[in-house]
Amino acid sequence: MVEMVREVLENSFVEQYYNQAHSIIPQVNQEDDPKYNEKKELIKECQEIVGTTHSEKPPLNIAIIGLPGGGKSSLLNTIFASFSTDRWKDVVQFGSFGTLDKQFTTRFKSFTKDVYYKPTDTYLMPTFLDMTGFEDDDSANTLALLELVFAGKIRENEELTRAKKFGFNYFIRMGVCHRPVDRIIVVCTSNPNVNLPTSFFNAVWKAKKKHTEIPVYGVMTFRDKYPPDNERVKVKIEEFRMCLALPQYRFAHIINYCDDIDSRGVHITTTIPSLDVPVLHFMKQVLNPRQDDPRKKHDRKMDILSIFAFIFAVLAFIYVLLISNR
Ligand SMILES: Nc1nc2c(ncn2[C@@H]2O[C@H](COP(=O)(O)OP(=O)(O)O)[C@@H](O)[C@H]2O)c(=O)[nH]1
Ligand SMILES: [Mg+2]
Repeated sequence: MVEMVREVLENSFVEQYYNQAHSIIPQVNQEDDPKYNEKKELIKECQEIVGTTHSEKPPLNIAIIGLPGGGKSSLLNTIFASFSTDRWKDVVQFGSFGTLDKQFTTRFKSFTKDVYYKPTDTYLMPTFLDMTGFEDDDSANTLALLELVFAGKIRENEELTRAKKFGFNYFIRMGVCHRPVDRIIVVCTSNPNVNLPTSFFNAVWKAKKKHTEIPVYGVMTFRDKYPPDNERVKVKIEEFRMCLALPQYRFAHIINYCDDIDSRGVHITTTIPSLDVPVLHFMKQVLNPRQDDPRKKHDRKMDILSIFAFIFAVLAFIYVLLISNR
C-alpha cells in the first residue's frame, strides 16, 4: 500500500484526486457528483488567488503549447468548465488538427475571461493563448517564433508561418501586441505510441530561458485511455518530466472533457466535477503568485514618478552647486 502511494505521488501531485479505478461517472445533475462541493471550494480558492480588478493588476497570460493532437484546445475547454458551475462549452475549437489548414498554419488565439467566464464578477481570471501548428523541431525559426510569442511581440491570429519566411524583422515591425507570457503550459498526450516531441521541448526550454525564466508547467492528457499504471505510460511521463525539468507540483496527468468519457453527452448540459477537481488543483498551482508577476499599475506609476523626482533632485543639486561657486 505504502509502495503504491509513493509511486502514484512520484507521477504527479494530482494523482490523489482521481479515484484509483480511473473511472469517471458523469452525472446528469452536477450536484450528484461526489466532488461537487470540493469543486465549488476550489473555484473560490482560485478566485481568491487571482484577486479582483480592484487590485489594478493585469490578469496573468498563460500560453498553452504543444504539438497538434495533444489535447491543448480540449484542455482549455476543460479548464473553462472547471471554473464554471453552469456547463461545459466548446469555447475553443478542438479536434481539427488533422485538416490541411491547421497542420501548416502556426498561430495563436487568445481567450480572455470575458469569453469563458462570468461577465458579472470582477475576478482577474487569466488570459489563455491557444497556440496551434508547431512541429517537432528546434530550428532557429521555431525558436524565434516561440521567443516572439513569449515576449508578447506577436499579433493575435497572425500567421506565424509568415515569420518563417521573413524572420524576426517582420514581427518587430508589426510591434508589440499583447502582454508577455507569465506561465507556459506544455501539453502532450500520454499515448505511449506517440513519440515525445523532444526537439520541440528543447526549443521551448531555450526560448523561455531568454525571458526571465517564465515558469513552465506540463500537462499530459488522455489519462482515461493511457492510465499511469501502464508501464509504457510511466516511462513516457518520466521522460516528459525530465525533458522539461518538471517537479511534481508543476505536472499533471489528466482527463479532458471528451466523448470517450461521456458517451451520453451529459457534459453538453452540465459539468463533471470529478474531472474538474484535479484540473482545479493543478490550476491553483499555476495561478499562485510569483515574485516576477506583473506588478500593480499603481506601482509602475510610482516608479516613473520617483525617477522624475530623482532627476529633478540631481538637477537642483547641480544648479545649487553652480550658483554657490559663482
Ligand atoms: N479520450 C480522450 N480524448 C481526448 C483527450 N484530450 C483530447 N482528446 C481528443 O483528442 C483530439 C485532439 O484534441 P485537441 O484538443 O483538438 O488537440 P490540439 O490539437 O492539441 O488542440 C480531440 O478529438 C479530443 O476530443 C483526453 O484526455 N482523453
Ligand atoms: Mg487545438
